[in-house]
Amino acid sequence: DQFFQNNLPVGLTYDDISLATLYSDVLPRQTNLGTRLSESLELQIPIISSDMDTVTESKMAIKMALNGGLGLIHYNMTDEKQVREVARVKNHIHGFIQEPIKVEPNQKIGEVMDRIADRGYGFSTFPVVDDNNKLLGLLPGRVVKARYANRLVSEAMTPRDQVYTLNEKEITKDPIKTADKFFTDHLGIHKLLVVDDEDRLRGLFTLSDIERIDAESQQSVKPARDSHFRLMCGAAISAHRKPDGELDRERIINHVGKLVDEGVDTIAVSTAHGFSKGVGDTIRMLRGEFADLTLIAGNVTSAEGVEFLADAGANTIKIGQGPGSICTTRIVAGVGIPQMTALYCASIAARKKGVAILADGGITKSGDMVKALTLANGVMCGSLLAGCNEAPGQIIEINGKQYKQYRGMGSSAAMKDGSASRYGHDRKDIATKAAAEGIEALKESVGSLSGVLRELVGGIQSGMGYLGAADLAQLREKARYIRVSPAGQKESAPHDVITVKTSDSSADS
Ligand code: RVP
Repeated sequence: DQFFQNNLPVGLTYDDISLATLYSDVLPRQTNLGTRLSESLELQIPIISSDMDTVTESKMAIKMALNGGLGLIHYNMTDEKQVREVARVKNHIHGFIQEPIKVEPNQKIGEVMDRIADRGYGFSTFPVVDDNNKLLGLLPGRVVKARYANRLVSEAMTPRDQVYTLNEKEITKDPIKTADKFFTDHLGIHKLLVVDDEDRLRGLFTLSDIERIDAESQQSVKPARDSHFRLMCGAAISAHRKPDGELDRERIINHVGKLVDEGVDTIAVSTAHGFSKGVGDTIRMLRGEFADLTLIAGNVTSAEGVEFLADAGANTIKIGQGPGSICTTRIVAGVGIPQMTALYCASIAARKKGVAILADGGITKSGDMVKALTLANGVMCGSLLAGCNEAPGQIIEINGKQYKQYRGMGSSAAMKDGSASRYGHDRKDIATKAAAEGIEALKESVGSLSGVLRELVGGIQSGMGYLGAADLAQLREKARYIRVSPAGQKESAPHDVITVKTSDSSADS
């Protein structure tokens, strides 16, 4: 066995092994990269952006989901801001909106505009309802303008008798198809409201969403969507404690409740040490309160850690302690296990418990992803994505080259901004007592996320083609590993030439 020598685990990471080629009748483009993190959370590609303050906010999460993956919004911000960030992703585009954002007749148009700016709505047409949710009219986007800021919604709305509606009973079978037909039959109509027998508002379709869904079904890149056709989005939280050291149950449940109300698809209890009482208690508590919510927990690097979190109620477990490009945990604390070995141990326990695992950190190229996916259900990336336009922060120019900031959540600066609890510290200790476990760095600017993901996905598909794996389950089943010597590692990368061009990457989309 590659992972053991004299009964001692051997610490191997991605570059220490290579995958043996196998008989194949699968072409790269025929492979299916879909993966499942729980019964309700399915992604089109197995790539997740790290919950780090220089990697994932709403802009990154929207693009990740549009490309079929998932973004985990970090928690170095106030709870209120995180809820707003999730709302931005979930409101990005809709199919059938079951709980449309409504306005009241006696509101001023200016108030509606403030709300649009605050929540980042990508639309400006709203149904108008009374206190009992009865439909009064439709506020068209063309009147939601500064010029009319002092006018009342009731003055500007299209009245009820001129608004197109369907009874909810007419859309039960296939809502999207019903709406598609309606918009084809009704030339020039852009909004369709759904009401019940009492004329109470039950939902909303917009033509642009239906058209986008039509267009997507023709494309090769499929977005990751929830059952209401909204983009998928996750949010990370910490096992927050009160000053006396007890878990802050009220804050956690209250905050997660608000994220769930916005439609969050998964909550990640994200810490440096997941095999710990605080994380176990938090997962158990959340499982008790939110029975159907997909819970991600971590990080751990052992079979016992995986079993502990699975027993507490986690659906997916993050594996990785110390592999991150900006992480110094192994140097500072002397702790951690090289990533292939950690994944190997974790995968045995995960299979036993029926949970998914994510390979978190240390991935520097698509080949690492293929190797990780022979054991894990998905990969989590920071460094590969931090240079994208969609990552938070400005492009910095140094000597004519463009960079973006990338920092570890365990760096002193990030811990001061909120992530101290992730490393078991109190925020006020940072300056005096807590040892940093991460660094501040720069990444070269690499253009749009879509271009970067296209390259990475292409690499995963090539790997699967070499192993004759039509999907990720087959990849996990078939993989055979070869240990690579130092000379073999040298041979694996370009060598003994002068590089002129590395690849055709960073083509924008
Ligand atoms: P990488 O993709 O190699 O840059 O690693 C990103 C991962 O590193 C994150 O998803 C997280 O698990 C871990 N991380 C983040 N901050 C730190 C740190 O400061 N030690 N580590």
